[in-house]
Amino acid sequence: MQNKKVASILNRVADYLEMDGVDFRTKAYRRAAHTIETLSVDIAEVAEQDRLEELPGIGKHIHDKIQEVLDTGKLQYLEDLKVKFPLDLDSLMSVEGLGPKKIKLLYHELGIKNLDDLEREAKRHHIRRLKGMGVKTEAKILQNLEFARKSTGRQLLGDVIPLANEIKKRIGSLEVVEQVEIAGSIRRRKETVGDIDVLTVTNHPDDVMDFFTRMDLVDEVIVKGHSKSTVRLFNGMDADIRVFRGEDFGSALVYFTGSRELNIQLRKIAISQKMKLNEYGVFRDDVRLAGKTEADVFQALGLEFIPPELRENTGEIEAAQEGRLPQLVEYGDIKGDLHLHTTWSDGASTIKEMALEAINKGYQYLAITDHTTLPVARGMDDKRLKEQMNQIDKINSEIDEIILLKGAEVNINSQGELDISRDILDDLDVVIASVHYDLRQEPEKMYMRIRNALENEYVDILGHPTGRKLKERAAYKLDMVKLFEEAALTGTVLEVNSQPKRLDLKDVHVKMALEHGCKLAVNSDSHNSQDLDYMELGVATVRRGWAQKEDIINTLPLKKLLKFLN
Ligand code: DGT
Ligand code: CA
Ligand code: CA
Ligand code: ZN
Repeated sequence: MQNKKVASILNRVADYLEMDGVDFRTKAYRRAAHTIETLSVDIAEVAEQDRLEELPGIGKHIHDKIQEVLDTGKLQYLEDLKVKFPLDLDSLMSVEGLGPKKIKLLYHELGIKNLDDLEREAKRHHIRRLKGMGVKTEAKILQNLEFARKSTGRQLLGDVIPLANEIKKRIGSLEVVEQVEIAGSIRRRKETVGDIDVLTVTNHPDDVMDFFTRMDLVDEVIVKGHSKSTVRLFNGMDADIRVFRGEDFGSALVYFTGSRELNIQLRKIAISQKMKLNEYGVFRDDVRLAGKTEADVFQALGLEFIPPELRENTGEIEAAQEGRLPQLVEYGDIKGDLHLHTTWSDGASTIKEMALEAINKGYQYLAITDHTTLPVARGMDDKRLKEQMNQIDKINSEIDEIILLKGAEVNINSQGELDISRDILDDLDVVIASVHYDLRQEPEKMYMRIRNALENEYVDILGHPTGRKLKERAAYKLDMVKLFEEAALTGTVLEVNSQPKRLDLKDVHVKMALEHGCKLAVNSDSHNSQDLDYMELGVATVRRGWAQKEDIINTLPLKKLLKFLN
């Protein structure tokens, strides 16, 4: 976890240096940050063995900086740079299209330090006059700014889970700690997260508070108490810890898992049955009815157990009262991944490396679906795709533990045509069709474009159906009801893309799609073998959309899957 912290500090230095126009140093810091981000061992251990300079891109200068961060938790050089540029770089950088160079220009020419300044100057049309900006850029900045505002402060679930798990592991390893759980939006697997909520049971709260507030992940202690503390972590996110007695832990978990809206409804249910519900238990006339486990609490309220992913007060409480909660698809139900990229297009791992990792995960099958023609993704044309298909045959004959399916992620052009010829598509097992460019078409045009692809007999799956990227850009304008009707009609599977930024379809769309009778595929869209783990985020998303096993085609065993695709 220190690796992430060190990398984020080096990257931030690079941002400031880029603003300062120091090209050479910037690259050195970025390179070092990248090395550390992708390092599979603990950077603190490497430093201890005095082997930092053996890592690619780490020379004497950066070595010293890393050592300073490891020793003191801070970097004076970065603090000095912050003084030199007194602006809110985090929020400005979160506006799509703004990088260090443009931010510097805006700061120097217009004194823009934060999002409010940016909005004001854009609305006064001052930005369009700057060198390299123009009317279009100004309009885009305004549009993207609104989007950035909504997402500041929240971070991607996929980025936060590893950090939360690390904290859970550390607290859990303390001898004085009897139980520890991560609650809040992380436990509900919400796509973005505001803070990390840790709950524990211990007889030695002060020891736990000492440990928690002194972790090397902590930048600043905000409150330290006997039963609750709050810290700010290195990535800018807050983490709370709360201490409970073992017999209260279930009710504490219900309360702090939330959501707020669910809590309010549960309390109403308790009151309607002359009971009282709070984080310490369920009571009637001061007699304690439940509190030790969540299951007890739900039962005392007359409810089926509600899985955390459903706790948003969108109908799950009524379903739990009537005993008709869905049998959610399980994380272990996934039998294979149907969307990933390899070194044949913009992926970093070979087909074989992907296959080996998938075998590790216990998958039965894996579809190789590299990009076609897209220049930015080094996409394949007909001829290269043919070559790859031969290569896949070859690898299949060498490996027994998994079946590789031949696929492609083809592009839907502005008119809804595909970029690979029909006879080749005919030979593929899995065809994913995706929109990758011309995202700003009028809704009606976008719908016609996608409908064309759905009606194409060779298309099995519509990839990342709305194109949204969390904290980056909104979905393209598209009538989702019409999309779901058409997908159901043509039998085209809709993807739930598990990339942390995408989660597309999102939870509420999953639910709508299922109500329209659509089938879904949960895919990792991996660009290296580690990305296969993202599948978990996609499964969380479909669970939040009430999906059952039979709704997800890649829970099917191979034979049934192939039959379905044919
Ligand atoms: P976040 O952190 O914004 O991603 O979302 P949550 O849901 O984790 O919210 P957070 O951290 O403010 O609080 C954790 C849970 O504690 C929340 O889901 C429900 C419960 N909770 C906190 N404050 C209140 C409150 O004022 N009323 C009720 N009913 N529940 C609350
Ligand atoms: Ca929270
Ligand atoms: Ca909280
Ligand atoms: Zn794609």
